[in-house]
Amino acid sequence: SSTPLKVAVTGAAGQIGYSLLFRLASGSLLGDRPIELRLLEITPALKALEGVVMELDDCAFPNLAGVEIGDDAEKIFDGVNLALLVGARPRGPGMERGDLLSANGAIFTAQGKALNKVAADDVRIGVTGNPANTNALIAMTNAPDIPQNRFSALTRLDHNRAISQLAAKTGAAVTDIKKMTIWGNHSATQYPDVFHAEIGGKNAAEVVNDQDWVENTFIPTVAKRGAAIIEARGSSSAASAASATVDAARDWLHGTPEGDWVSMAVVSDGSYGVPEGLISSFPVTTKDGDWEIVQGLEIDDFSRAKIDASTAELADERNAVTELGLI
Ligand code: NAX
Repeated sequence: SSTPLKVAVTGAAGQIGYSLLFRLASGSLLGDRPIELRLLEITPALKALEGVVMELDDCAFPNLAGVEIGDDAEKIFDGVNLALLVGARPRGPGMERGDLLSANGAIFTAQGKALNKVAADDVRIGVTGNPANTNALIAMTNAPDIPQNRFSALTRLDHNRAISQLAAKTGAAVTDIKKMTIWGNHSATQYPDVFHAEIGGKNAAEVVNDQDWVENTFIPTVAKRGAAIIEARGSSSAASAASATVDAARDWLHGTPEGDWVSMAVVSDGSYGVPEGLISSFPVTTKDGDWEIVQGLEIDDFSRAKIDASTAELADERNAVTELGLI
């Protein structure tokens, strides 16, 4: 189709935005199909955002059909087909968890309501801003007219990190690794699962054959990678988060390849004992803009305990935002 896809990005003047916008505009999401960018920021960041738009102009991207910026969600989200909610309030000094949840609650209730009012009928909404799963839950709950399966939170960065760690351990190419799964919350409790993954068609856990590495190196390395990046780089992951945001949106819109799946945090229907209504990461396949949770995987005691721990944390977050009146 040559009609531009209208894609909103929030927090567009931030670190992730600085990488994401150029990936979107250069065709990583849509190839040759034109894209129109709708960029939302808070008022004090609009000037910086104008500078980023100057740079977008200077790239002379052939398929960038237009860029609009602003601080009014209802204007920016008007008619959007895809909304990438990246902007969020980071934890400041002395901020308690409740403060963080209320600050983000204010953002995601307002954005959920605005999307509900003005987004296109076919809108898909991907949440990158943290706490991503619970922010997605807040937006979803505040957008009652948008089907719940149009919301997802980003665990694709964790998924990609897990593939990369497994490739490094085994000497396999990243393209040989299939069926990786991140379960649960995008947080340190997440569970990257090698037991259902495959390397060159063989079971990954059997290829690795090192339970100690899985438990004491692989899982913590993936789960704490964000902190390791901050430690090394002095700021949080940005280019990799942007790349994962593009990967997730592209696969959602265009489908997963035969014989593989991806990790997406989506609303639970109770599959695998994950409490209904939580936005939790699952193995999913996608087709024509819709996702389906992969069914029938056998979950052993080790995996069960890990999934339960992460979904218990999500249930706690849901309780906290319910008490704050955000959902
Ligand atoms: P930055 O602080 O660089 O940028 C965030 C931007 O959001 C700022 O420009 C800010 O003005 C804007 N913003 C704040 N409130 C807004 C609102 N109501 N409407 C529109 N814009 C608003 O953060 P950055 O490094 O870009 O990270 C963005 C978010 O992604 C953070 O919440 C971060 O924790 C989260 N991440 C999520 C990841 C994931 O895998 N799900 C990984 C990377 C990243 O940590």
